[in-house]
Amino acid sequence: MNTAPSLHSTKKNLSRLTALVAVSLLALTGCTTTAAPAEVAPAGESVTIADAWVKATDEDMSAAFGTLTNTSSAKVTVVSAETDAAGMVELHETVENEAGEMVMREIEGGFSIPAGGSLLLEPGANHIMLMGLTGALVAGDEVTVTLTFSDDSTYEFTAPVKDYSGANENYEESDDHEGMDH
Ligand SMILES: [Cu+2]
Repeated sequence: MNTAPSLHSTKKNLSRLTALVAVSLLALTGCTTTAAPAEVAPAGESVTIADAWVKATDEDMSAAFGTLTNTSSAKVTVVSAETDAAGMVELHETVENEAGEMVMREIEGGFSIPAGGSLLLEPGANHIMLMGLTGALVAGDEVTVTLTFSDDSTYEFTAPVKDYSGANENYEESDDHEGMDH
């Protein structure tokens, strides 16, 4: 028989007892400080995006950009994204390969946003890659993107489509995408 569970519950009872004693001591000293429990809100309720936009294109791929800000006291991680505008969405980073070229690839572990910090998604750096576009993206259109976090919570935002002439080279010359199996 495994004795671990009983050991565990003994520990639990002990810590509950300790907590009770601590509470009693507080009552005795008349301390009125109520320490709020450090409850962490779902990531989806702690994150906002500013200056979101999607690159206009009549080709197969585009990307979404903006500044993600995490207002909570814990790190949050975006693990996936989806939109009706694309058949496949990936979280990409841009790195220098061995040949010294900047190429983009799926980021391992998703986008981490530090507690109280921000993450910039911009051309030539981290971005939300939209592949298999369901139609042309014309400036003035709006694209709704849903982010999913590591705690399974979600955050939905709507981004305007904008004309942008930069970063084309990165997309077209990326071996990552040419070799990608859609
Ligand atoms: Cu990409």
